[in-house]
Amino acid sequence: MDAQRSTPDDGLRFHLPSPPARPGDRPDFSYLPIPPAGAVPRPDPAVAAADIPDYAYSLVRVLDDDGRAVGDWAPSVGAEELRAGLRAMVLTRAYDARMLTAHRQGKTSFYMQCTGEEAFAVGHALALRPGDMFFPTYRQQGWLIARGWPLVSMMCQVLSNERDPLHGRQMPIMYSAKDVDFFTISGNLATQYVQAVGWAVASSIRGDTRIASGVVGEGATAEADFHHALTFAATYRAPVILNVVNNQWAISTFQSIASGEHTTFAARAIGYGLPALRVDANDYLAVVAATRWAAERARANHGATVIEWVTYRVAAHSTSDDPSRYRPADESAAWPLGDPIDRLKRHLIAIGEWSEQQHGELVEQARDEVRRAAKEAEQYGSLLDERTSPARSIFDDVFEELPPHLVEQRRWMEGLR
Ligand SMILES: Cc1ncc(C[n+]2csc(CCOP(=O)(O)OP(=O)(O)O)c2C)c(N)n1
Repeated sequence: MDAQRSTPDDGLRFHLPSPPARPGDRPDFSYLPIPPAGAVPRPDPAVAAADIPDYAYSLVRVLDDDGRAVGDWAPSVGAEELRAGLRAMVLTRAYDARMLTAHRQGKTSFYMQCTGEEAFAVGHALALRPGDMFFPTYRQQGWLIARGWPLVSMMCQVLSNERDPLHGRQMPIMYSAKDVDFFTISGNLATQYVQAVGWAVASSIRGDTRIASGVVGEGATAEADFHHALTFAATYRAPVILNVVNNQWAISTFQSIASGEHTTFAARAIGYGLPALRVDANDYLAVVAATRWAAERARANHGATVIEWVTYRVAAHSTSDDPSRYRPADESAAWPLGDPIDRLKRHLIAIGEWSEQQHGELVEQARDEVRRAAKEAEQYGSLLDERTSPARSIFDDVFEELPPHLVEQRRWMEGLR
């Protein structure tokens, strides 16, 4: 309104986008138009980017309000595979709950949950092939769980204990799991995005069949590496999927501050000549379908796809954050795309492949599995008993071979003991 009334002589005004609702306000998601499931047609994966610009402003959705899979994006996925996805999401949520408790008990220094965002990591992990390389952020623990990486190893990393696969050198949750195609997490936002493109280019130079997939949050799209990645992906037609997980918040910063106020994050792709999809990320079937589409495109040498995954960060940003300070307490309950676990559960029930009772049992089993893994992991130490990797190991792996000055420093350190 004010902007429209302004005349050139009024003087300039600084514009600062603000979230639609603050603590105490009613949650307001009217900024997010939601087309019905099945409304968006599925283009051929060989389509030219210039022919599908409207996909950057729409929303691919498969599961309707009754849990039915509708429209031509509905992927063919067997019931057993769907149950595997559901199981991995439920296990991820149980794992998060347990590690949050471990933090509250002082067993670890830090933790980050992915509550509400489980479908992206799990669906992506199961829709890509073993050998495709995933360049995650810190919020895709669901990939590790879906790919069967041991819960005990994940926990030992979070507890920084004697069996921590990274020897206590990384902050909790910055996993690295080469054997399940999960690239080492870095604390520096968006760096993995360019690395994913480079990995994909290398795969194409070698004439391989493996593709890469990189992830940033919508906040991290403001980093320069995001733009470098899109430029190089477009130039070399890299076989890479460039994912933006838009969970509406970057810590206390609403997505409009990362320039989501007048456009979408998917629309960033258009200026680079890359195709974009915008997808309901709380819809497990849409996650699988869009991942398959982009993977097929990449494998057939049509190049990169940018996918904005629309979701909501239900939990706090991390254990160092208190979201009640900057957003309404009931905002996640008002999120219009629902809960990804609940939606897949309802789908499986609707097609006669699941029941409330089976679901209850699954939740219980997941809790048990996590409890057992935690008991085992804690035997190898936690912050409470300071049983960590030996101090001398801090010098290992700085370089491939220990150079003389580090040999010297290690000797000096050991002399102190
Ligand atoms: C280069 C860099 N700048 C700032 C930070 C601090 N930081 C950590 S997480 C975060 C917010 C990221 O938000 P988003 O990309 O939306 O991902 P989300 O946490 O919502 O999954 C920030 C600013 C960082 N880790 N690295």
